[in-house]
Amino acid sequence: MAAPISCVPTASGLEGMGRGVWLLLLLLSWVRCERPWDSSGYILYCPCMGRFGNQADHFLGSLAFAKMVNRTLVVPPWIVYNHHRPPYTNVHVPYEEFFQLEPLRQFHHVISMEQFMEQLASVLWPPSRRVAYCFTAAAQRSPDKKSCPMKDGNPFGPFWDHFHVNFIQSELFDGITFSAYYKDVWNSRFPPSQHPVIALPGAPAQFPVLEEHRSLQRYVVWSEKIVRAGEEQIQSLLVRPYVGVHLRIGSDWKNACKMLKDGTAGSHFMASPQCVGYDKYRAAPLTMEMCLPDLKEMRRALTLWVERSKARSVYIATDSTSHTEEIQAFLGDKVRVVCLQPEVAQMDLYILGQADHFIGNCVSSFTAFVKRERDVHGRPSSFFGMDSPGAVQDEL
Ligand SMILES: Nc1nc2c(ncn2[C@@H]2O[C@H](COP(=O)(O)OP(=O)(O)OP(=O)(O)O)[C@@H](O)[C@H]2O)c(=O)[nH]1
Ligand SMILES: *[C@@H]1O[C@H](CO)[C@@H](O)[C@H](O)[C@H]1NC(C)=O
Repeated sequence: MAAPISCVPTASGLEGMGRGVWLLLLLLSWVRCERPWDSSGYILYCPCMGRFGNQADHFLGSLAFAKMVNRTLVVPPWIVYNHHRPPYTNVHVPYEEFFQLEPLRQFHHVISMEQFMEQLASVLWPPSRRVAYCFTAAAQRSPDKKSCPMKDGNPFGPFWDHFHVNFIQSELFDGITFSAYYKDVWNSRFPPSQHPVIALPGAPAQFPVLEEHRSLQRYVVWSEKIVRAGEEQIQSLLVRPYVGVHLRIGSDWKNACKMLKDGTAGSHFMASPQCVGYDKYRAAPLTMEMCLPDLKEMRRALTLWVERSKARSVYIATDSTSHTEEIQAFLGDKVRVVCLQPEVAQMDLYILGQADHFIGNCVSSFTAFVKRERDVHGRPSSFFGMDSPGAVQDEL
């Protein structure tokens, strides 16, 4: 989709052009584009940590950071690791494939990375100005100890290569974090006039997402394409009311949950603040049932919530075996138990989000995405091993 006139006249086009023509072009570009370029600057990052759930947590934090420093957020694609099926490599899925860009703008200025590279980069961020920004500690890992490790390894290299980006120079920082406390420091250390584009090796955010940023989920709105496909599946597979369940029980997860047995994990373990509470000192204990529900816990929780929500069907999303037969057996044949195992994980997320009740895995950020979306829309959720997470938090 090459626009006939780009949002910024290219540098080469300016030379040898009459002033009148140039002004006309500039005027046209203003008319054509809502915002030609943002003089407050841009933030770019690679969603280089974890899979979808992790990337989504980081996205909300990055959105908050961009707003804090008042720079336009360049929204990166999702990195999908298709290593077990074609194309057997990382796929960079534009944000808009799954979600809409427009609702984000109710919160803050954004542009997709694809659009940024296509329309703005040639003038605002030409190859000769591509500076990398990172913590001094991160640069310590590079051979000369002065360069940001922007493209070292996977997914870092493939991500920037996807956009044909190389970095010519590094700008190191230290003694600051991405938290609100350093708001003014960021702007005085890197004024947009001298640092129009800040490109980072990772998200300017924490994992898991901070409690105060959870509600930003409201601006993450599914694309029409996903809504259409998701509604079609719900119509054809499920009868309402239905209970959605996230079974995170694959082998990598089993290994992770072993840390709970060892007692090395503590009660804050990956996404667990979403159910045990964010305050470390008052957090509810994190149990093995929460991390890795066995069939007995599945039976307990499902029987309870199918009855409470008078469900007529159950939707199972899983990273592993679905246990459809066992679950069907203990729920009886008045309830239809369905598992889709879709190729695109977002289909599971959509269907779980729309359920009449959702039972998730407290430790999983994949669950966390669903839980936040449901919270925003006032839909009820619980977790394995914790039936009323809200009540626990209220008691504290
Ligand atoms: N389709 C589908 N995929 C799932 C499901 N559960 C996990 N996965 C896959 O496994 C990935 C898990 O990584 P994340 O999304 O980051 O979530 P997480 O559960 O916190 O896991 P880790 O990041 O591995 O600790 C997901 O992105 C999916 O690709 C599921 O119910 N359905
Ligand atoms: C934030 O950025 C926008 C867009 O560049 C600008 O119009 C606005 O004045 C900036 N706000 C502050 C407080 O600097």
